[in-house]
Formats: sequence, structure tokens, C-alpha cells
Amino acid sequence: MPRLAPRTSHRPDPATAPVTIRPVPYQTNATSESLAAELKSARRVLVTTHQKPDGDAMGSVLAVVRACVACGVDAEGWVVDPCEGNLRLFEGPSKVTHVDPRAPRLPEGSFDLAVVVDTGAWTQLEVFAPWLRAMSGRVIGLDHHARGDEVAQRRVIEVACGSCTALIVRLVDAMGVDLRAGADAEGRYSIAESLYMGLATDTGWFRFPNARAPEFALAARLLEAGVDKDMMYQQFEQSSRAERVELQARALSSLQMVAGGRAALMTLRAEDFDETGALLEETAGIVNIPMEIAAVRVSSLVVEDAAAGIVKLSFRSKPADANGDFIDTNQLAARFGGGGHIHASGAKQKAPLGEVVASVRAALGG
Ligand SMILES: [Mn+2]
Repeated sequence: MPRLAPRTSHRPDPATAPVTIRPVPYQTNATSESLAAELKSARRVLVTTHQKPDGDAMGSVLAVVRACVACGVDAEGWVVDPCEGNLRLFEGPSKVTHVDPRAPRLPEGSFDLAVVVDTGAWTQLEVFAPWLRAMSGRVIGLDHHARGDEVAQRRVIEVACGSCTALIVRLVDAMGVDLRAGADAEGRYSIAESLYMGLATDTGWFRFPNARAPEFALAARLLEAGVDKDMMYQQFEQSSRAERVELQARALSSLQMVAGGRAALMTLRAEDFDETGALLEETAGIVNIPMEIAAVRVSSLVVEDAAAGIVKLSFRSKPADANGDFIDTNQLAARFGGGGHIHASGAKQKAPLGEVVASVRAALGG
């Protein structure tokens, strides 16, 4: 089986060595029903997710908050920014507190239950970690990632779910809440809308390999519950600033083909952000562009975050080809201390841009 990233041909340098495998198995140890019962008997619930929430993370937070509120449980979201794109437009009347990671603070007030969604990794929950550790015994989790820690004592993990919201719909059903709950007079801000936000964005608007029959079935259910898919597509995919498109042009002009054209590598330097006026969060989705090329099996984007003094890596891969071969981007990212999914992952490096680019090229088999 041809491999783009053979494990033996490249010795990772110590700075980029993969993290050690954790002793605690990250797997389901509760049911949607038992978590639903805990939520319904709680008085005040806090819902959080990974730092720099994306559509699935925010959609998951909003769905759990709205389901609780529909059951008469006081619930609010606490998230650590930056918050991607136009996500805040979907909060509506739901209570969400945004914490700036440059001025970190812990949740205030007393909560009898915390819910962690779309992650279970301490590395993605750094700011709230002390608070979550103090809540130990009263933290529940719902996630669809393959790796995580003992953040939530009771959790449902389903790697096969195309989005975390595709898992959360089972919780909402177990709570006995209608998916239209939360909607205003125009039908906005329902549980269904927040579930669709995660489902559509995490599946690349139903194009990625993780969009399977259950995801389409859920989409149909959500549309029947009143979701305005055209409005949502415009809000997420057709409302960029011109600066973002200029940044895309920079990324494309940096494109290098690796491993005989089967891997794509793009780089965005600090100057590319300065000169275009684009923001770091405006890199979202750029890594997918080279996947248009027929021969490309895996695409990577290396982004210099000068302010944070780090370099960020993103990997995407195509589904299995006719021979059943595919690149496992979760394994690829693990070589750089990161992780994610089989076909979408990321990592961070604290090293000069040139060195990181060389390591990525080597890992891709170039
Ligand atoms: Mn997700």
C-alpha cells in the first residue's frame, strides 16, 4: 500500500515528536439518556468547548444551552475566543460569554454541572482547565474526536459522527425537546439551526467523506424543523472580506507539489497577513483548495502566527481511492504533537517557519 508519509523514512526531531499515548482510553462510558437525565435534574449548567470555536463547536454549545433552557434549566455557554467567522450572528438570545485568551478569566458564578462539547483534550481547554478540574465529578462530555483526556467523567464519544452536533441531536431527543425549540418569530435561533450549523460546517456542506447517510438524514430532519439552509450557506460561505480572498491568492502562489504531486503544501508568512490586511482566523478553509487537483491525496497549510510566536499546521486528505488507500491526517498531525480526524487535523509548532515547512515536506514524503 503506497504511503505518502512512511513512518520509517522520516525521523521526527525531538521538538516535533508525537505526544505519548495517554493511559486513559478515550471512549464512551455513559449514554445519551443518562446525560440527558443529569442535565434535566441540574439547576445551573455551563457549556463549553475548545478554544477558538468553529461552527461545530459553537453549534454544539448553542444546541445544549437551548435544549436545557427548553427544559427549564438555567444554562449558558462560556467560550474562549477567537471565534471564527460569523458564528456570533447565530447566538441570538442564547447567553454566551466570550473570553479573550489574552485576558483569560474563569467562569463566574456557581454551576452544578459542566458540559464539554466537541473536544475532550486539556490542550484545547487550557484557559478553563483549572475551573474544569475543580468541577471534577460534575463534568459531562460529548465529542466525536478520536483522542482526548479524562476531562469529563461521564461522556459519549462517537468518532463516526460527521459533526459533534450529529451526536448532540441524540441528547436533545433523549431530553424530549422539540428541535424547533428556541426559535423566534422568524424561525431563527432554534436548536435545529445550531445543530445544522455544526453539521454543515464540519462536513464541508455535505461534501467531505464524513457526510454519510446518517448526516444527510439528520440534515433532512433539520430542514423539516425549519432551518433556512440558503441563509446559512450565505452567512458562512459567501460573506468573506476581500482581504481573505487576497490571502487565498497568497496561499495559492506559495503552492508546492510534494511526493510526485500527490501532496500539496502551502505556506502563509507573517508578511502575507500584514500586506493583505487579512486576519489569522481568515485562513479557515484555505487548506482545502488544492484538493481540487486530481492527483492530490493530501493537502497541508503552514501558517506563521507571529503574534503568538508559533506556526500552525493544517492537514486535509481525500477519502480512500479505488485501491482503498488514503492518508490518515490524524497520524500525520500526531507527528507534530497535534491531532484531529482521519481526513482533517492540525498541530502547532514552536519553531522557525522555514524549519517547520521542511519538516512538513519531509512528513509528506517530499
Ligand atoms: Mn467538530
